[in-house]
Amino acid sequence: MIFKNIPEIKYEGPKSKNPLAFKFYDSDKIVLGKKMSEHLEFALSWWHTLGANGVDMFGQGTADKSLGKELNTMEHAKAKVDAGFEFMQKLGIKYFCFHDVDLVPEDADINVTNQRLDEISDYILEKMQGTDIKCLWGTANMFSNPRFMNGAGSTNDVEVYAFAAAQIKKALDITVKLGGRGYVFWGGREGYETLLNTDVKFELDNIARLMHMAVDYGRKIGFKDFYIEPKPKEPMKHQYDYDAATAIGFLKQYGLDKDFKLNIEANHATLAGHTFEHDLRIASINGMLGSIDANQGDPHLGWDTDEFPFDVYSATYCMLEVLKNGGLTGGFNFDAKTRRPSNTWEDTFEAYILGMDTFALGLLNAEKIIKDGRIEEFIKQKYASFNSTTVGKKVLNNEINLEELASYAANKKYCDKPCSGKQEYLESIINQILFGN
Ligand code: XUL
Ligand code: CO
Repeated sequence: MIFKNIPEIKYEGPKSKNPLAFKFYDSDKIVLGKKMSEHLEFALSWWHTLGANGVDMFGQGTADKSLGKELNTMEHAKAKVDAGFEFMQKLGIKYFCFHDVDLVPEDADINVTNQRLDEISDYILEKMQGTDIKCLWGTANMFSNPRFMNGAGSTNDVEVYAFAAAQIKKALDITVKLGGRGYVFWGGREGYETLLNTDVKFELDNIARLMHMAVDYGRKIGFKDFYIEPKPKEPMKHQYDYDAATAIGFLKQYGLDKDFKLNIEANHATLAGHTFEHDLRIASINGMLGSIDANQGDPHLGWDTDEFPFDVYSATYCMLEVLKNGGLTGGFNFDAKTRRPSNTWEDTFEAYILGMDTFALGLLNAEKIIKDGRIEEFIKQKYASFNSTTVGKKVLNNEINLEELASYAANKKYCDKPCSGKQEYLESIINQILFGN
C-alpha cells in the first residue's frame, strides 16, 4: 500500500466533518433513474495526478511525486501505475486518461519509447485485472518535445509531421490495448504567434490530413470515439481549435464531423471568453458533446489554472447541459491539479473529493431545476409566438419569404413588444432551488 494514511473514501453525507469522506457524491444514489456513478463517470488524469509536482515558471516543484523511486525510470513509471490504481480504488474512480509520455519517460529514440509503452501497458493491463478500472481516453503529447515547437499537425517540417503521426499511431494502439473508450486531440501547439512566419491555410489543411489518417487507422483497429478539445490560447497565442464553435466549423469544413465529438474543458471555455455551459450547449446542439475535462479557471488570472471544480453554479449549469444531451459518450476527466502549496498526496485526495462532490451537487441541483420546471417552461413560452400564430408556424416550416413577412409587418403597422427576458426572476428561482431547503 502506498497511501497508508488514506482510507477508502466513503459517502458520509452533508453534515460530515471528515475531510476524507464524500459529503454529496453518493455513488449508488438514484438520480433521474440512474445511479450517480453512471451519470458521473469520473476519470483520473495521469499527467496532473501522478506527474505534476507544482513546478511553475518561477520555481521548482513543491510536491514529491517520486514515490520513493528515481524519476524518469521505468521503475518510477510502474510505481505511478501502482499509485494510480490505489488512488482510483480508494476514491471509487473507474477511469483514467493519459498522454503517451505521462506513462513512461520519453527516449530520444522513438523505438525505445514505444518499447517502454508496450511494457507499461502490459503492466497496466495486469493491474486492471480483477478491478473495474478502465481507460477513458488516451492521447499523444505533441507539445512538450522541442521538435513540436512549430506545431505537430501544423508543423512546417514533414519529418516532425511523421513523428507526430508515429506518436498518434502508438497512442491509439495503447489506448485500444487498454480498452480505452476515446482518443483526444488537444492541439497543444497547433496555432501560431505571428502571420509573418505562418501559412494558416497550409497548416489547417495538414492538421485535417493527420486527423483523417488517425481516423482511418483507428477504424482499422476497431476504434470508435475521437474528440477534439478546444482551447483558445496557451501555449500558442492563436490556437486553431479556439472554442466549440470554431472546432465544429473546422470539423465540418474538412469532412471530419461524423468522426469527431468534442471534449469540452471548463477552463478552456472561460479562456475563450465563454461560460463553460455556453461551449457545452454549442457542442450539444450540434450533436457533438461527447466528453468533459472537469476543472475551473480563476477569473482574476488569465491562464489555464486547471483548478479542481468548486463552483457549484457552474457545475449545476454543466449538468443541466449534460442531462439535456442525454449524457456523455466520454466522461468527466479531472484535468485538474492542486494549488502549488497543496503539496501532499492527502491534498490530492481532498481535491478529488472536492471535485466529485461539486459535480454531485451539480447533478442534484440540475435534477431539481428540471423537476421544478419553471425555467424550461419560461424558455418555451418565450418563443411561443412562433408556434401559436399562423405567421410563426409559416416561418418554422419555411413557408414564407421576405416579401410576405414585410407585408405582414406593414399590415400590422405596430410591433407588439417582445416579452420581458426576466433574467433576475429566473436567477432568483435558481437560488431558491439551490438554497431553499
Ligand atoms: C491542456 C489540456 C490537456 C489536454 C490533453 O490545457 O487540457 O491536458 O486535456 O492533452
Ligand atoms: Co484538458
